[in-house]
Amino acid sequence: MKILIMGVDGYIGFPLALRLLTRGHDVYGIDNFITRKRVQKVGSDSALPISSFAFRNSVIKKKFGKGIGFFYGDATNPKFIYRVINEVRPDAIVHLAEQRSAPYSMIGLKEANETMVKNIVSTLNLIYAVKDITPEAHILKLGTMGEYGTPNIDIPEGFFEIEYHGRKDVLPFPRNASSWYHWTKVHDSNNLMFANKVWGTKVTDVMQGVVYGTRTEEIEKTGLYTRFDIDEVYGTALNRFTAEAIINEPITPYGKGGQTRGFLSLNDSIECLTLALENPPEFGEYRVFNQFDEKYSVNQLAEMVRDLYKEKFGKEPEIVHVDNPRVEKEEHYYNPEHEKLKALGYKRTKDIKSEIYDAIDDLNKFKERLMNLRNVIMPRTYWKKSAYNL
Ligand code: USQ
Repeated sequence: MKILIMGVDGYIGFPLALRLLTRGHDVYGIDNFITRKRVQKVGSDSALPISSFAFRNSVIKKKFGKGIGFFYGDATNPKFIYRVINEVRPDAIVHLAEQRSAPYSMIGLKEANETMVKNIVSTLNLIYAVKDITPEAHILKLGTMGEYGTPNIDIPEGFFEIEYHGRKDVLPFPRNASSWYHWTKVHDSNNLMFANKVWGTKVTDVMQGVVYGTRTEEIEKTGLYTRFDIDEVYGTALNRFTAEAIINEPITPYGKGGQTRGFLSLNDSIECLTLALENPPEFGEYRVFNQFDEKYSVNQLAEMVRDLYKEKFGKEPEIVHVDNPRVEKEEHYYNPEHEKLKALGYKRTKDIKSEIYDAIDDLNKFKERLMNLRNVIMPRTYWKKSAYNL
């Protein structure tokens, strides 16, 4: 297949490109390297060193015999998206080119607006370009498990049957997000559902959990790392905990630490996206996958990292519950369904402890680099303090 990855320079986009090349697909990518810039703006950098995209692509060409057909540009520019879709005529487009940090979206009005506009507009551009140029193409869109929030009932995959005043219907499950970022994904889901209703656009809307880890099969073979963020804005829970242990900083569950989420390794995330691409929906179909492997509370993850680090280095990292910068439930019921990807053949490749072990190994090689990021670890972005910084 011809597959276009929007956001090909990112944590998931880059290893996904490597996997799809290995699977024999023709891979194209767009990026404007904005994540690199936004991470710098919050005073941080990727904890694992990554070279320029041009250099990475030249190495890929040598190792895989072919590279990624790359287009530099902004997904919020409709002319750019139309030009690329017209030139590539992809069978599938994976949309990962959105501002992906909940804390970034909560810094203040400027960042909230930026996240809202960039995310929603990029998806609308893609919807229209597909409708006008390649109406049979499959849009694989990265949403988030955070769209559902943490309701006190089980979470289905997108839709559920409901009875109200004696009548029944199958309706979208209510969304209840907890940051501007997570709400943008809800708005994208609504827009994709509507495009599907009007034009029959083929959509897989992936409700992905929190991704962790440093490796995929191709990263191990080529040594080409993907970015890895550990700062309070762009770093996510388990990746941060692993890095915190390496640099002898306390592991930081926020608040009571009973916040429970679906988690999945980077390799499994890539595997699931590949499965969705290679088993596309029919024309006229809008489907939702809940994409995660296991659910854990942040306390469970903190304890796992502490114990594994101790097993390896003989020294026990400290766990410190810091004041929760977010507004979220710290103890709650959480039981999302996730059967559809398993039905397509998804099986976990490595257990979470082995992934954490590998991440400890990889990060330990760059301890000095991680030490330089020590002052961007503790939370500074508080949901309640979000304001317009003139
Ligand atoms: N948390 C801690 N300590 C930390 C960092 C986070 O306890 O040092 C807690 C948070 O309070 C939250 C949970 O861990 O309850 C998850 O936070 P996170 O920063 O790991 O992930 P989140 O903000 O939810 O966002 C990340 C990605 C986002 C993706 C989402 C999937 O940045 O792009 O959509 O995970 S999900 O969480 O399922 O919505």
